[in-house]
Amino acid sequence: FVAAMEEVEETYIMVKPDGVQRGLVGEIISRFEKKGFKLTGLKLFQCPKDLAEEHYKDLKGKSFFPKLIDYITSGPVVCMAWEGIGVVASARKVIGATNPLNAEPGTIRGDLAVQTGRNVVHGSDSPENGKREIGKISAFLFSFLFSGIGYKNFC
Ligand code: FUP
Repeated sequence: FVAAMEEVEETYIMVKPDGVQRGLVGEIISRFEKKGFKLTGLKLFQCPKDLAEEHYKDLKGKSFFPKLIDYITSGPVVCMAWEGIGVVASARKVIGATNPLNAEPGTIRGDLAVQTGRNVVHGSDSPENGKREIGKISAFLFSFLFSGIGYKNFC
């Protein structure tokens, strides 16, 4: 009985500025599409500093925090909501380890990145954080652009 594993979840995936600049948006979307997950929202936008700080609030005390915020706000990101059974944990497997040098070949970071501070993509680490991150970005985009990141998030 694996009911707990079969929950339909939503996760927040973000192509970071280096991924956008390097032209990896299509490659990254393609990996999640081929896996079988459903894209339910997408927007290209420049993340303001306060939203970046909110997004990474759990890392606020870390020495790398200021650099992380500079990096995330350095250029446009592609923010996405993806839906599917077990999508949160599975997307993190598709993404690979935080340090790309430790990420397995076949993962996005294992195949496409070298540095932790340039690891091309973000994926939520829990269903709760998935909801929180999509909610925060959608609320920001709605207030700013009068639309969320997808049909599910339209008010
Ligand atoms: P992940 O969930 O794999 O994105 O990793 P974390 O949430 O632990 O870290 C978020 C981001 O902080 C990473 F993508 C890159 C940055 N980071 C560093 O720059 N240095 C570190 O030692 C750890 C994380």
